[in-house]
Amino acid sequence: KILLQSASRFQPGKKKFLYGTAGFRGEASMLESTVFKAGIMAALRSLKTGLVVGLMITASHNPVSDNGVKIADPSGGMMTQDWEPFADALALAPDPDHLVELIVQFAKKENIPFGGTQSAEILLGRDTRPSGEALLEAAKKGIDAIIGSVAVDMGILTTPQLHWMVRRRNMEMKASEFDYFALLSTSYRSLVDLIPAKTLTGTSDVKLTVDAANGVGGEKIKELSKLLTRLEIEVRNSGKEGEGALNEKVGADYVQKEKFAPLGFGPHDAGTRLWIRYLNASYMMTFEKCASLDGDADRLVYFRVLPTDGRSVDLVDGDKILSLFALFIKEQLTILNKENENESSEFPVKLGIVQTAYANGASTEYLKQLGLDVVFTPTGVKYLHEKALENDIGIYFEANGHGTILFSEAFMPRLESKSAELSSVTPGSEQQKAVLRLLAVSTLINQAVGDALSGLLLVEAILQYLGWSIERWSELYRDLPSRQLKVSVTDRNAVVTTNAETTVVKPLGLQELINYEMAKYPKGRSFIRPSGTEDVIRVYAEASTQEGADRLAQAVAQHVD
Ligand code: 16G
Ligand code: ZN
Repeated sequence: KILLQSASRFQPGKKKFLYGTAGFRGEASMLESTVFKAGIMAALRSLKTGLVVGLMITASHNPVSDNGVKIADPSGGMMTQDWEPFADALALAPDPDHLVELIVQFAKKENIPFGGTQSAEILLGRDTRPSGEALLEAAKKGIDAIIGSVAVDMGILTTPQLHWMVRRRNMEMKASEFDYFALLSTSYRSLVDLIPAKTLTGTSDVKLTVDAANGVGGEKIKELSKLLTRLEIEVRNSGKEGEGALNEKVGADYVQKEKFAPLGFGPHDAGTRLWIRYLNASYMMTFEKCASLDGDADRLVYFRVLPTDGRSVDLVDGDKILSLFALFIKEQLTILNKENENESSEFPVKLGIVQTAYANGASTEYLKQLGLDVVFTPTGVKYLHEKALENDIGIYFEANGHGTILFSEAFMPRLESKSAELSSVTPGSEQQKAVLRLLAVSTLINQAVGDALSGLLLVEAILQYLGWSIERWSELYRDLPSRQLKVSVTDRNAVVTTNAETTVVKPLGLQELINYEMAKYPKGRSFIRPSGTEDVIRVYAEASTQEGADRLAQAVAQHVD
């Protein structure tokens, strides 16, 4: 009855929303009833699992007029895919009576202890969008409509912070925002303290300029940086009044897709080059290292403003962050397994890499050269995350800068006992340090979901460990030129793909045309896929030259049209 009453207050709008790759998303003013229903979903999910669930109000890198809602499962990851059809059905329910009927049916089918003694707890978070407050209220109403469920408003957060809190709560660990900042900063500190003295570059702080997309990451990274040593962060586009609009020509999505510096950055950020003579060797030093977060701080890319025009950038994308992480982890595993006189036992570790078809071909080649096992999944965090979990240590990244490192539940106790063994057998040994580094990575990196803040600290710690500038990092491999286009279509679901989105199965014959175009260009590779967030078909192409990539993308787009 309560449900019916409150449902009547949230009449569905005309626009139909579906629970896509990243939850429900759209124009904020149309979303109220959908967010109300998401509140119901979250409460049911918590009742069903008996664990804490999260609900986040954000539209990530979309314009400020949009908003969205997504649910974090008890693991801290994305809501289980099994429930997506139910989410869609709720969203499409035409009136309160149908809605209540759907819920009762679903609760029966899923054995949800509805109206019983079981209680549910849902953590709520939102980004800085002005529409967030009202939508959060709608979510609360949805939660309140399910008896036994409690909503806990965690305030304004980055998306990864909320996911982290959910994960930690269910692990029965401290999970406040303060705990988050404390854990990240102490883990970073441990990694920096483990840097071999010979690579430590002087005593001065490392500098980094961060574009926070005028989003929630701006204030959060300022707070975090107060707790850091050896890293000085300047934040631009922090979201303060007068600094510009959320995600407008700023942020990780813009920088990665356009390959231009965000607003607020220019020629003055291209840096100075100095030749320093030291012990008969010449060192080139550059002082320019920039990073961009997206609007809810779950994506991270690095870049360098090029001195040529002060606007173009040398992009260091998710693939290169992945490569840096993979290189570092692999090195620690090699150190750990190196033979030494204090013969500690062999420590086999399954390290696996997960990418999507958007990964630059050069990155995949580089990772394979390192001897790593690389697999592909369709676009969307939930797919990559699931695949990465199949390893002891799994690293996944999308080229757009979303990714993380996962340490499996079975592996963590092994790593901890190895650490205990080494600290008694060979304290202070290189092996012991390698284990301590891996342990610090496991607490620094947000294992619930990709997190720009924790990712950024890991990048900085590794660069210091290696003694690398952003240029040196960028030179790991050279990206193949690529081009992305989108084609508006009436029904994006007319395109069906397989093989991690690299092969079109519907419409028939289209893949043959794409193959024919690809064959025309050296290193030509192209694929199309329906977007999960917009009514478009996306086209990706890469080739040995920019002109080739552009022409290939154009040709393929024409076949789609
Ligand atoms: C969402 C996904 C992201 C994916 C993007 C693709 C999550 C949390 N986010 O932002 O992983 O890269 O969608 O968008 O899953 P598209 O389907 O419109 O190309
Ligand atoms: Zn995002």
